[in-house]
Parts: sequence; structure tokens; C-alpha cells
Amino acid sequence: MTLYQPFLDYAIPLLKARLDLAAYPIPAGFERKEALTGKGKKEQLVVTTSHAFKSSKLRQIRAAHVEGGDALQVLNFVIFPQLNYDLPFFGADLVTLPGGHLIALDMQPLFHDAAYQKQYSEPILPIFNNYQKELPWGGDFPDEAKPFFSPAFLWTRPKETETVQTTVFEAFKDYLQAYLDLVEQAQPVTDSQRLGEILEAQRRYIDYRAAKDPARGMFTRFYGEEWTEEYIHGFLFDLERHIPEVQQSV
Ligand code: DBV
Repeated sequence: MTLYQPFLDYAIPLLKARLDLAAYPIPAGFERKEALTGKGKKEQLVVTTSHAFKSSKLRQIRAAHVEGGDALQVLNFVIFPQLNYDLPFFGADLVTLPGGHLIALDMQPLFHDAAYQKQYSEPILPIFNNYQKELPWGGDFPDEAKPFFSPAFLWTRPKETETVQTTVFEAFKDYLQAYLDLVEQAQPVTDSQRLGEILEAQRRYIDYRAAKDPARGMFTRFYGEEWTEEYIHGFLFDLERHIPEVQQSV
């Protein structure tokens, strides 16, 4: 089973159609990684594949796709805007583990003031409200993560796989299309103070996610610590590695 491949098969052509998409380099060793886990009848191949693009307004568009049988499917898909746009991040964490499905979808804000919410969260609220009934709030999540979510944070734990294939897939499509609408409308920021605030907010978010990546344990078990730390800092949340060149282009 590959639960989340259809999500990628939808997203990548859509990105190509709606953006001036270009390749984003994936460091050697991260395009595809395999490991055998379990013993005997429980032996299971776990394959992680990476995808990455960029566009004139988006610094990095990247996906990590983990496929390890019916009880282990993950698609983590994040879009990091260029540092001269105050766009939110697009964040999708679609996770299937032995304990069930866990879905997080959001336009993760850089700022929390009323003007920012009006520009970047309000347009998404009708979509969020549309799915709230079928995809109810998923309950507790880490307090320290709360500053990184918007009022349109869709956080849910569907009981049925079919719900992931239907309702969650529709929500993913709507969120991604709405995000690309925001990208289309976005104008570059030129004010140097605002540029400084954007850099600081991007760093706060990315440093948090690299430090607290909930997949760290899983990746370390499969592929070892060295590979995992380099994957997190050198690909999944790589802004710090690219600050000089990124600032030059602003
Ligand atoms: N999460 C990632 C990356 C993943 C990934 C890069 C490539 O950021 C997968 C893989 N997320 C992943 C896995 C789990 C979660 C859980 C494997 C399950 C971990 C486990 O149970 O062992 C949203 N993802 C979660 C959880 C949340 C999110 C809240 C539950 C974690 C918990 O209960 O501790 N998405 C996640 C998050 C932010 C976000 C915290 C913060 C900004 O965008």
C-alpha cells in the first residue's frame, strides 16, 4: 500500500502548472534511502524518497515520503517562501503509524498580528470550516508548537483509512490550491526592518522544527543517527545552511 503517493501525484503537476518551478538540489544520499526492519515474517522494507523544487517566490518546496507497509506511511510536505516574502509556510504532516492516522495541515504563520491573520488566515477559514465536521480536532499536541499554527490549523486523527483517501485528500488539495493563490498575490517586501523580522520568524520556525522533528526517532532507528541528523539539517530544514546565498538574492 502507498497511501500518500496520490497526494504527491496531485501536488507536483499542480506546482508545475501554477509556478515557475525549478529543481532544488537534493544532497547526495537523500534522494532515496532504504532499510530492512523487523525479523522473519515481520521483515519490512522501509523506503524514504525526497522531492524538492523552488520558484521565484518559494525558496524550497520539499517532500519526504516514507513507505514501509500498511502500518507505516508518511508524507511530510513543507513549502518555505523566499525571505523577501512574508508568506506563511505550507505545512502538511500526513502520518500513518500502527496506532492510526495523524493529519496536520496548515498555512503556518510568520506573525500573529491582526493584519497578518486577515491577509493569510482569513482566506483559509472557509476551507477549514468546511472540513471541521468530517475531520474533528485531533486533541492534544505540544504546547510549544502552538505559536507555529494558524487559526485554520486542521489537526485530526481519522479512524478510517478511507477518510484519508477521500476527505483528507480533498482538504489537502484545497489547502494547496489556496496556498498557491496566496503565493500568486504575494508582493516582495523591500523594507529592511520587515525583511529582518521575516528572517527572524523563518529561523524561529525552522530551528524549532529541526530541533523537535517528531520523525527523528523513527529515522534514527531505520537509517542511523548520522544519516538522520544530516537529513534534518541538510535537507528537511536547511535554511541555516543557505543563509548567505539566500540573503544575497534578497
Ligand atoms: N514530521 C516532520 C517531518 C516528518 C514528520 C519532517 C519526514 O516534521 C513525521 C517526517 N510527524 C511525523 C511522525 C510523527 C509525527 C507527529 C513520524 C509521529 C511521531 C510518533 O508518534 O512517534 C505536526 N506531527 C506529529 C505530531 C504533531 C505533528 C503535532 C504529534 C507529535 C507529538 O504528539 O509529539 N507539524 C508537526 C509539528 C509541527 C508541524 C509539531 C510544528 C510546527 O508543522
